[in-house]
Amino acid sequence: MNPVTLQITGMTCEHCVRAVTRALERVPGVDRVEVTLKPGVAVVHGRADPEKLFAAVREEGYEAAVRDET
Ligand SMILES: [Cu+2]
Repeated sequence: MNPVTLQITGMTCEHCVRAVTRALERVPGVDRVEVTLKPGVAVVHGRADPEKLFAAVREEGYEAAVRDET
């Protein structure tokens, strides 16, 4: 399965990056997460439900949208 790329808004520092990374890693089916601050992007490897990824990011106080699914 190809990684899902999420556009994350609201991250301002490395603390935010770690918070988003941990939140995404807790979602069932996620194998590996790469989060960058600039640009605010999370690449999620595995076979998690995208809706659960969005929900995990929102619970941390950030916004997520699918950037591309290729
Ligand atoms: Cu921060």
